[in-house]
Amino acid sequence: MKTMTTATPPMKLDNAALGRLPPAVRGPAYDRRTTTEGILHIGVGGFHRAHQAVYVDDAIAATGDGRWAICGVGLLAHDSRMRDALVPQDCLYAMIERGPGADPQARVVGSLTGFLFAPGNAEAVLEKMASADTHIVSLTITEGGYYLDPKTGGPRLDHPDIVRDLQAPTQPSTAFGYLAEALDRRRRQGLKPFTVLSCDNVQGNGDVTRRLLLAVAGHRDAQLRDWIAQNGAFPNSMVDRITPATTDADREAVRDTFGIDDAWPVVTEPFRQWVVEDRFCDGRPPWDGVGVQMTADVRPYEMMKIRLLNASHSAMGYLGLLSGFAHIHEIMADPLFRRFVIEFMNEEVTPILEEVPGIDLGAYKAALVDRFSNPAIKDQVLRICMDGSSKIPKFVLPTLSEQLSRGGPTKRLSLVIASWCRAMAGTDDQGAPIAVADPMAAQLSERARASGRDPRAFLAVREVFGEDLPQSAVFVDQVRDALESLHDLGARKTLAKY
Ligand code: CS2
Repeated sequence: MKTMTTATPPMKLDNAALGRLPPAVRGPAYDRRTTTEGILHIGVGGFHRAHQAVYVDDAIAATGDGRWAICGVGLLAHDSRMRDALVPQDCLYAMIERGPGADPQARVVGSLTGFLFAPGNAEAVLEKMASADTHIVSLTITEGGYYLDPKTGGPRLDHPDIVRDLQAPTQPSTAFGYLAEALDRRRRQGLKPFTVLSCDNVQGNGDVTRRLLLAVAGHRDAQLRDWIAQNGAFPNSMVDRITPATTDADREAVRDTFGIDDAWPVVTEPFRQWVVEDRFCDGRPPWDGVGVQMTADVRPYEMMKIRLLNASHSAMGYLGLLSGFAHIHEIMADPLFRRFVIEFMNEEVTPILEEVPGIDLGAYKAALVDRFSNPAIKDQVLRICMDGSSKIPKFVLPTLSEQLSRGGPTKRLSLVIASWCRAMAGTDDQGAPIAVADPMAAQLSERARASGRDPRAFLAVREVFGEDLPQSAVFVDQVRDALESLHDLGARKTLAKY
């Protein structure tokens, strides 16, 4: 890896810097001043900036169609940090791709041209969403942002956040409150609805978004609901790019290696994939030519990705955390773990997957093992383990339910649940404290501790496990056996046994 040795101080990133980026850094191949913001994106984190924003950057560069720049929106209090980092640098940022054994590649992404921080500023966000220039509102609001009820598969309209938005519809706080109010304004102004494009790891993410939004809109006004149902569009999409949380070491590396002073760069792997249903009601960027796979039915791709990649992450994550690992590639370097992940995918997940058009599943899984093993991105185990209360029901439990109903193998899947329970109890196999971030952490930890060696108190958390799974004696027995083994032997020795 080459290091900048010049005495010049690192370059602050902003529009003025674009004309004189260091030679190793690629900049946007178009004039940002000629673009308009046709996309409003809620949830500007690392993933959006390493994924959708890059495809948009490529599409504008390839075609010169500048109608698709992105205005980011932050809905959560902590999004003020992203605003404070991005706005002073004209929303430019460096994206660093790190592959195993290769020099990192740097690129400054130009497609994000604005950022609105919503708390205290709802009107500006709503006006922007309601403007005729906005054609797409896209979302990365995390799995938990969809308020799904595992009991019914429908939206949790009784969730306090949703209730608040239903009571004060013109001062929303959730993505769905914003969408409903903005769409109502568009309807009244005689505009088309924008397409709502979900980019989260939720099976049927577009369908789920539609269901929840129609429920919220219907609560306000049946006419609004019908208008959205008839005229709106909610394509499903499968998104993929492993993007760790940015660390101070990453910021330093961007400064030292590339000579750029970026308050919040994003570090990611070379691989990226996006499969999107081609159903947009108000136009879309020319994505076809830049590697986005536009398709009629995204279901098999989503299922493959969420059940293999995301579920394997959860599988490695909790067992790895108990064994004291901090990074995913370190877990994969341990032969016992590596074998477990491969068998987890082959024996317990693959049998329930459908045929995926154009994909060789064997090659796909081999590529996953390589991606998980990439030492250059240093993906954090704690990032993977956070928010299990909304990830596990989407990544792992559907496979468990399907396998149980067909009498298929579930031993490894059950071990993953046991390892989550064991980790939420708060200490690893050496007795060191572990703190997993989760909105339900307090309740889950309390239940995990109460469970001890018997998982029933933990499995009784209905918001996570629903009604049916905890009734399965096979499942409960397998989780109990796994939990006992984790207590007696620890995670590594348990894996040796499996
Ligand atoms: C991860 C995902 O958060 C998680 O648990 O599995 O963030 C994963 O890295 C991405 O979905 C990769 O596309």
